[in-house]
Amino acid sequence: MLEKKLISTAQEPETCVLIGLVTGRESRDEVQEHLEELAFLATTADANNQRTFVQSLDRPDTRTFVGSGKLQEIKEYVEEHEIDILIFDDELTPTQLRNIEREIPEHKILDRPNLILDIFAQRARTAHAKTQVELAQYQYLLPRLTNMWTHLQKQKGGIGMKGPGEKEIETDRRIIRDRISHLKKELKAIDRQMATQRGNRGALVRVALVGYTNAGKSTLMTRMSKSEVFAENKLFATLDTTVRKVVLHNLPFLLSDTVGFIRKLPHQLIESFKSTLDETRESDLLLHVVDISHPQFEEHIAVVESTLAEIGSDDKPAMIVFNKIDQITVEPFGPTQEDQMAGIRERFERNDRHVIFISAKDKVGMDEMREIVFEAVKEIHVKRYPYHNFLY
Ligand SMILES: Nc1nc2c(ncn2[C@@H]2O[C@H](COP(=O)(O)OP(=O)(O)O)[C@@H](O)[C@H]2O)c(=O)[nH]1
Ligand SMILES: [Mg+2]
Repeated sequence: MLEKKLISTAQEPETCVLIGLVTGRESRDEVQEHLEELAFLATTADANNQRTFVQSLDRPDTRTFVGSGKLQEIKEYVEEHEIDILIFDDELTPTQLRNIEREIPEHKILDRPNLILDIFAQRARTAHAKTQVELAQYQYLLPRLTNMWTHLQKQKGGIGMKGPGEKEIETDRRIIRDRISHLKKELKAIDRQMATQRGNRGALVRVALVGYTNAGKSTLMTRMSKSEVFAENKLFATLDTTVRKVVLHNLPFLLSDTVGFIRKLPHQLIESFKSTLDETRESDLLLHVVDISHPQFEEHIAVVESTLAEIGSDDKPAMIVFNKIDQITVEPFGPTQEDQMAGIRERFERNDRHVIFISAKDKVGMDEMREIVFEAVKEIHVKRYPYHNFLY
């Protein structure tokens, strides 16, 4: 019986419904966009979205996140349509999770952080990334484990239950505690090793690509370094850091591409991805890549900036690279593409911050971008090594 269930969930994609709240802080449109992003995350995790539920409340219900009437409505729907998973757009407190599980016991309950953790688990390739993700998963899980949860999730398997490398995550509290302390030790050793590796890279100026997930960082990395870096129209295609040496006018520097940011990135991930994020923290210059064709690119910029602040990298020299200009939409009678770009330049350019427009896909604006990056790298290099000559 149990085996059959596990096999069938592994074969067909699981079905889900998405649930969001419009509170005083956000407009309905913004919440709609957030839910579209949640749907994209669900697709990335291989879940099939069937319906979205939105409720307006001043603040989340401390007991069940949505109000009890709404929860009944959702319950009826998921039971009638045999939905596998309910995904909430916000982090649920352990109490909310427990109450919702009690109310809707036969279905899996996930929240945004849990879904993101699941995607990270699917996408971790190296031993380093796997260790980081597994630690974050267990730290998220530990305060939420209940007997009911353990029983139900284990039986259902699938999304929310996958550890790195497709193995099932552990649900025994005592084993999880041991595992957490073991993983922490393992990460410490890896962190030391990575720090040494970074230290051995020598005196080259280090430039890091940062940005919201799916902005085009890896595509730009491929363009700048002329060697393939994995890019895909999915969220979090890249978890591991890639570092390439790039030479512009005889001046070599290191360019790194790493994990992208997203709204409500689980803080457990930020903690355990410390050494991955160290790549950003220890760089000399940030290229903040933005998907200008995304309706919410300004919110994306704000999320990236606040995440950078969280990891202590908000005071670094940076430039904003607006990517995907090939996809800027021009409304009939609306401002032209040039006018839109001029407006954005005016808003985001500062004395100490360049604004660049490119299409990494169509290779538009790349020469100008290379020149601006070259000048910035040269300036850092000259400041650091005033007696060191380079043939520019
Ligand atoms: N239209 C368009 N798509 C792009 C451009 N640059 C990247 N993409 C696409 O955007 C998606 C995400 O790119 P990727 O480099 O993986 O983004 P990352 O998550 O920031 O590393 C991929 O499907 C790319 O092909 C661009 O300039 N224009
Ligand atoms: Mg990438």
